[in-house]
Amino acid sequence: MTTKTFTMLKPDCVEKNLVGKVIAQITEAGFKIKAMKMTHLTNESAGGFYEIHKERPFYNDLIKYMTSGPVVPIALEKENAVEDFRKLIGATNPTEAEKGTIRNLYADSIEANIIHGSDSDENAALEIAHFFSRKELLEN
Ligand code: 3AN
Repeated sequence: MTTKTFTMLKPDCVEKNLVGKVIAQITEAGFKIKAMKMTHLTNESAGGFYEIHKERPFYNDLIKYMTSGPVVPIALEKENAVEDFRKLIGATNPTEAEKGTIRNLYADSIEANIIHGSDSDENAALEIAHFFSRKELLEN
């Protein structure tokens, strides 16, 4: 049975011109792209997406960073998608990310860490709905 996860290539990924390489690593790992776009987050959209981190000390900097340039939100499908995707991207802090993971290869810091990955099936569904309409998802 396939399940869904959500990823977003962050502003540092776009700025470093790594979009193609990172998407290739994702699809080579067996994930299928269900919906994708390039967009520039507003404060409102980034704030809604990171609502759960509102009380964290890094929240304001996180919003500032996530709105600093274009991002690429992507809905993905694979067996065991959420867990396998977290393995593929590595730990939040790139210094702790396992060798060969996307964050180990490309991320500079815990904030500018290249890529987001959903942490549960429930959050994956909410995050996909935050960025894509039903119609956009059904077309693929
Ligand atoms: P992940 O993206 O690995 O699930 P979360 O959900 O704990 O990590 O954090 C969301 C985002 O907030 C991270 N991707 C990172 O950009 C930022 N972040 C997390 N922890 C810190 C921190 N201690 N300092 C600065 N930014 C952080």
